[in-house]
Formats: sequence, structure tokens, C-alpha cells
Amino acid sequence: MDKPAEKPLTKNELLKADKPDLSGTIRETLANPAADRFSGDDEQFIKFHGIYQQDDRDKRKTGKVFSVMVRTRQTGGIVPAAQYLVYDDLSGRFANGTLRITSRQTFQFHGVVQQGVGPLIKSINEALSSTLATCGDVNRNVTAPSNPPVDAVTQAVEDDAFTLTKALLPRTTAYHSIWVDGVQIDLGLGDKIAKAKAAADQANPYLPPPADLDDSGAAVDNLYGKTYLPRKFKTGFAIPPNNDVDIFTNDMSFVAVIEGGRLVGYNLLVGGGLGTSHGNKATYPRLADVIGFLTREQVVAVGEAVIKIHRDWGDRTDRKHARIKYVLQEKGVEWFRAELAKHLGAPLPAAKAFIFKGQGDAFGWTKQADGKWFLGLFVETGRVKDAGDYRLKTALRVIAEKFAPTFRLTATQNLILSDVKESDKAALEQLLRDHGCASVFNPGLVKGRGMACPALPTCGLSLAESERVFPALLDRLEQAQAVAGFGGEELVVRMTGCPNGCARPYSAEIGFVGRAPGKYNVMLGGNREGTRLARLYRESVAYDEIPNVLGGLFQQYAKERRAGQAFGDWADAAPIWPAAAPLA
Ligand code: SRM
Ligand code: SF4
Repeated sequence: MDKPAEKPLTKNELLKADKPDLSGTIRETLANPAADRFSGDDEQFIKFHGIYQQDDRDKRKTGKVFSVMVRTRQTGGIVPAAQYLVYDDLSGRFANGTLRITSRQTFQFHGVVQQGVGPLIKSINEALSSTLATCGDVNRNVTAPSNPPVDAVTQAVEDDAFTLTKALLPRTTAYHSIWVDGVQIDLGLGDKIAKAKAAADQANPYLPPPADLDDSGAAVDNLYGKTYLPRKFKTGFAIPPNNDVDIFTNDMSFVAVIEGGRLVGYNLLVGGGLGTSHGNKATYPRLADVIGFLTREQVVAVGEAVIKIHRDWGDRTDRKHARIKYVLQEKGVEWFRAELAKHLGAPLPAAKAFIFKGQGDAFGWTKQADGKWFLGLFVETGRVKDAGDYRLKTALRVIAEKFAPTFRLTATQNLILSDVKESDKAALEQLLRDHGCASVFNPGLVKGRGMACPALPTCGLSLAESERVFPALLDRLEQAQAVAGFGGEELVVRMTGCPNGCARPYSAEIGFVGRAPGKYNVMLGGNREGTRLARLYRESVAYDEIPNVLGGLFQQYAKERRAGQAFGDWADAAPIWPAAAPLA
């Protein structure tokens, strides 16, 4: 089979080839006190450093107000309390005062002022995290089950997720020379940083391995080469039967196989991805294929091999067609298995049977195997903030200072506080109540499962509102649900401001995808297990009309459903569909 044809390479490919260390002119811009933004080619290079150039879209009418978004790396969503305290401090000094939990278990700082980017990223690194490769054509944050490990098996999965994270980091040294060695500002965070280091009791887990050397002794990156991947790449780990990380939507994933109480290895899944473009039929959401079984010892070799297949076979002539899902779709699973076998020296054995029974986070208190407790908290649209009487951000700061729990960001944009002593439970809970946060304990099975992407005003690609209108929409859907007679029952509802799919609306029971200001495509028929895609039910529905459109369906569902049948399963099978229901 031929490699992608001789169409011209995209501009991004030429940029990477020209500056394989990804430095662009970032140093020069940082050194220029008059610069209010990164511009030109640097807008692409900074993504590899975890930064997006943005402007406040609410203010465009009166002129552009520039800032950047910065994304951290937190494998499995793990954030030690001392590291959280550094983030809390930085978000107030340099960003918009909030921290945003993302759908891939990281934190985003929004509204970061130009002069704050350097000190912010340096401090994140000093607090033993990183922003390297959290965006760009590389492997992004590695997701993993967010519940704290309860036994040796779950601990082993967490360990493997960290090992693979490190192995798949790009070897460029420019990142550290620009942001860590190159930034000379002392923020007076010495004590906080020292605590973060002491608490972690280890080196930064996100330090890339040393560069490889070619025959002449020059530094090279044998994994990514000079031009990295054709497009972004996402990796996840899951432990069945809980699909809390929406594993089939990743480019590559590892599904734990447990036999006799032991982690014997993983099933490999490749080729998931959700991004689409309205009106471009060549783009579509896709769930991953099951490729085969591997042992724990093979995780890094297999991960690197899959990355190399994307590197060598992904389409570098069209960024809309460059994800590995298109390689899988067009060349087929058998081709992929054979290609993987070439890299590994032998084919992977057949995958073992597995089943997912649900997704979503557990709210409230749960006892850990070691006798300590974890607390699942609902964070509306993932936004950690203070707003009026609701002072979640302050409460979490006090909790981190007083009780030092491990913070665990979930892939549904919620938060788990783990390793809490029995004797601290009541005081910690009271602290949240005293800060007006009673709503975090029991959001119910609609709000607690819901997700919305940031969209306006920060996202440059959004076509419609999402995060800012989602809570009110969910209130109205909950009312419609109650009127139909199934109030309080689980519903997985997700919304995005454009078809890129950042809050994964295509794998929800109900998804809303922004088309234009105030207009959404309504997607239905995904399932709670995250193993089936939703389909387009109605196009361009006005925001205010959505409760009416769904209210009628809710009534029909309540009458027709079989015992225990979920809304998404009913919708998928019911005769409600327009004649041809495409995927997006
Ligand atoms: Fe995303 C681009 C936010 C998860 C598919 N995503 C963006 C940008 C950076 C907009 C941009 O390129 O200018 C958004 C920044 C908005 C802002 O103001 O913060 C953005 N994506 C997010 C987050 C924060 C959404 C959230 O609600 O939490 C998530 C950050 C994850 C992280 O921590 O790494 C986020 N993005 C996703 C997911 C879900 C996932 O990975 O589980 C997807 C769908 C899965 C997939 O990748 O296919 C996703 N984002 C995209 C795409 C479409 C990619 C494609 O294949 O076409 C874009 C646009 C692009 O890359 O050109 C995009
Ligand atoms: Fe922006 Fe679209 Fe992603 Fe929402 S789905 S954050 S609007 S790119």
C-alpha cells in the first residue's frame, strides 16, 4: 500500500522541519517587554510548549485584547496538594483567577497576560509538573482512572501510565532552555515550591528522557524525528468495567486485563478520535479498534511503535485528515496489525474479552483500601472559581493547606480529593459547606455526568456558547425529565461550541454541537458505557428550542422504554430518526 500521495505538505510540516527544536522566535518575544502577544509562526510553535494564543472574544468589537491559555500535564489527573497550591497562587497572579479542569484531566490557566507566561511556566516546572507537549503534534496528557488506587493492580496501571508518559515526551531541549533556565524572575514562591518538591519526594515525572544521538553525536529524537507527528495524539488507560476516561475516543489506549487478581497486561485499542468539521464529509468521529493483547513489559515498545506508525503513515498534506483514526479507517485493522508486527518483530496475540458497564465519577465519600477516604466533588463545567457566595477556589486552597489531600482531576471535569484521614472528614466537608459549596457533594446523575467545553470567550474556534450556557440548559432538561416522569435518572449530556468535540459530545447519550451563535446540532444515541457513537438527530436547533425538542422525546421514552433501558439505548433503536442520520 502506498504512503500518502504527493500533495504539498501543510505549512505546519514546513515549520517543524525548519525548526525541529520547536523554539521559533519565542525567546525573542519573551525578551521584548513591548510584545503583547506571540504572532506569526510562533503561534504554532508555542502549542508544543502547552500555550495557545487567544484573545477575549467578548471584547472584539472594541479591539483585540490578547492573552494566552496554558495547559499543564497531569498523568491520570494526579495533582499533589503542594503543587495545587502553586497553581492556585499562579492563577491569581497571572491568569483570570480560575483554574479549569479539562476533559483530559489537566488544568488550564485562561487569560494569562503576556508578561506572566514566563514566570507561570517556570513555576509550574519548579512545582514538578510541565506544559511540554500538552498541545501540538505530539502525545498529549495521558489519561487514566481517576479513583485512587485501591490495590496493587490499580497502582500498577497508574505506574504504567506514568512510564509511558515519560517515554512519549519529545526530546527537544528548547523547552527547558526557554522556560526553566531562560526565565530569571523570582516570584518568592520558594517555600511553596520547596513543599511541592518535598511532598512529591521525587524528580519531576515529566522531564523528558535525554535526546538520542546520531552517528555524528548530534542530538536527535528517534521517536518523533524532525517533524514530529502529522497531528495531535492522545493516549489513555482504563480498568474495566469502568470507562471513566472514555477510552474508545483516544488515538491509542490500554485496557487493563486482570486475571486471578493480577494485572497480566493490556488490550491495545487504536484509532479513536472525535474531531470533525461541519460540512466536510471526509471528517468524522470514530471509536477505536481493538488490536491485540500485550504484556505490561511491552507497554513502552508498543506505545512507541503505534506513535511511529502515525508518524510514518498519517497524512501530512491535510491537517483535517491527519489523525491516526483515518489511517485505521482507510487501511484497515489487519494492515495496522501487520505494520505493528513489523515494528515489534512479532504480531500481538488476540485481545482478551472485556466489557465496560458505565462511566462517570463517584460523588461523596468512599473508603480506600488503605483505610483512608476519598471525596468526589462536582465542579460545574470544570471551572474552579469563586463567584459570590460560592467560593470553591478559596475552599480548595484552605483544604490543600490544612489537610494536604491528593487532588485527582477526572475526565468528566470533576475533582476527587483522596487520602483523607477518617478524623479529617467532617472538618473538610464543613469547610466546603462554609464556603457555599454544598452543591459539590451530590449533583445528581444529570449534572454530575455532564460536560461542556470552554468555547466563548476564550476559544478562537467556537461558533456558539458552551460552558456559559450549559448549566442553565441542564436545569431545563432536568425539568423536562421530571415532567416526563423519570426525574433524577442518569443521562449523559455534553455540549461543545463547535464540531471539534472537546467535551466529547459524540460519545454522549445526548450531545449538543455548536453550529452558529445560539444554534446547535442535536446528537442522540450514544451510550453510558462510552462504546457507541451518537448520531445527528436534528440540525441547527435554537438554544431555546432544545428543551421542547427533547421534552417530546423524553415523554415518548418514558412511555416506550423497556425496564432498565437507558435513554441513549432507547433513542438509538427507536423510530425517531430523520431518513439518513449521518455521524456529524
Ligand atoms: Fe480540544 C482544539 C479545549 C479536549 C478535539 N481544544 C482545542 C482548543 C485548543 C482551541 C484551539 O485550537 O484554538 C481549545 C481551547 C479552548 C480554551 O479556551 O480553553 C480546546 N480540548 C479543550 C479542552 C480544554 C476542553 C474541555 O472542555 O476540557 C480539553 C483539553 C484536554 C487536555 O487537557 O488535553 C480538550 N479536544 C479535546 C477532546 C476530548 C479528549 O481528548 O478526550 C477532543 C476530541 C477528541 C479528539 O481529539 O479527537 C478535542 N480540540 C479538539 C480539536 C479537533 C481535533 C481533530 O482531530 O480535528 C481541536 C481543533 C484542532 O486541533 O485543530 C481542538
Ligand atoms: Fe473550542 Fe470547539 Fe473545542 Fe469547544 S469544542 S473548546 S469551541 S475547539
